[in-house]
Amino acid sequence: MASYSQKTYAARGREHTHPLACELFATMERKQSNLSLAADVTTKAELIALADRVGPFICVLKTHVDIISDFDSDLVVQLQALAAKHDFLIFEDRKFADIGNTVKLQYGGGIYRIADWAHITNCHVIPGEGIIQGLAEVGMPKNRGLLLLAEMSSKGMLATGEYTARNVEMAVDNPFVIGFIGSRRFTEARDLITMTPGVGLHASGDALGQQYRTPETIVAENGSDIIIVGRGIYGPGKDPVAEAERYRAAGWAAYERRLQRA
Ligand code: BMP
Repeated sequence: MASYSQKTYAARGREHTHPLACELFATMERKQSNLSLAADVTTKAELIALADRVGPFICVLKTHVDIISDFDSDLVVQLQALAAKHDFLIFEDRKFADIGNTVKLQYGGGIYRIADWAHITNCHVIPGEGIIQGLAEVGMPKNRGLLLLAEMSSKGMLATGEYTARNVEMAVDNPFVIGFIGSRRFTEARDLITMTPGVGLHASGDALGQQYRTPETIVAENGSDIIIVGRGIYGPGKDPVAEAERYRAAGWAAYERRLQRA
């Protein structure tokens, strides 16, 4: 059987059993984009302005709402309006890491009420499978999807070997899980989507351990599905619109090369 990474996003969207994954693949195909913007800005106005400018080029807006100094519920209303206007999904990069009972409270409640607006969120499986079960109890009825952090992009990260393999086993077994954060395609057991941070066309890293690889390496060679790009798009001196279009084109070209190799 051909690898899922050799099929088109459109075909994978038609065949997927999770409605959110179907929606994501369909969005990618419609917009010819496998680009996610990591919008790590720290005020509401900056986040809204950046999402509005870059929105046309992305399939997923990745947020860290807990870095927004003036967060309020109106930000969520505005992000949802931008998601509808520009046709993208919202991924809150919360990286839950506690026992099932606690993450249920963190995901569904608190100030942020993440499950009410984020199509996708993610977690570390360090506490064991209960974390997935807890998040699924809140997210499944709302048709949300979960990514497991099977690997990280930073220097010296500890998610390797047996730990990564256990992530893959847990993901295959749980229908709430739609994929991974990691650097490559991990399994053919079912169609799990890989999203990869640490992507840059120019820089090799930052002063705090971030490491960058190119869209070509990540998508064409490693079989990952979505590139996550932050400072490469909105960093100092950059034109976010021009850079977003450049990364969208690079990510899509790498995907087309991967299909040609199939
Ligand atoms: P940048 O492209 O500016 O380095 O941003 C990367 C983004 O991806 C950040 O929001 C970070 O939190 C996230 N991220 C990462 O860099 N590596 C990981 O392994 C997992 C992440 O979520």
